[in-house]
Amino acid sequence: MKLIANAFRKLGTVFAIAALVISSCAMLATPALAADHTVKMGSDGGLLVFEPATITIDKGDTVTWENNKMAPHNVVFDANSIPGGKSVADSLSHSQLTFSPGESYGSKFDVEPGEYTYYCAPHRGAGMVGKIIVK
Ligand SMILES: [Cu+2]
Repeated sequence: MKLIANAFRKLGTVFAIAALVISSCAMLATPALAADHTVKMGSDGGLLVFEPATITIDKGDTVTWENNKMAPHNVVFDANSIPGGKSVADSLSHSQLTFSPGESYGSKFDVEPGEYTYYCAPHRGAGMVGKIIVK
């Protein structure tokens, strides 16, 4: 009986080690950590633009918009100019205006690949538009 109990105990250890090895392999297989990209609202030179105006990101990345110059600014995604429609547009948009330099907000782009065009409501007419390309 003791022999059998010992055999089972050893078997348990083998299984525990196997589980540990398998789980660490699974951790290695997970993709690289999602990146965070920063877009300035208003260029350093005081132009009414998003800088950079176009960025390419991976699905799951986060974009942070940081107020820089020529405030107020905001970030509005139009349901008609992105994949996914209104609910996606609402979840990505930040309609509240930023006034102070350094003020920021971000959106996680856990969305389908495609081109996501947005604009700054106060400066849309001045051409303050940007684009996020999700790979
Ligand atoms: Cu603006």
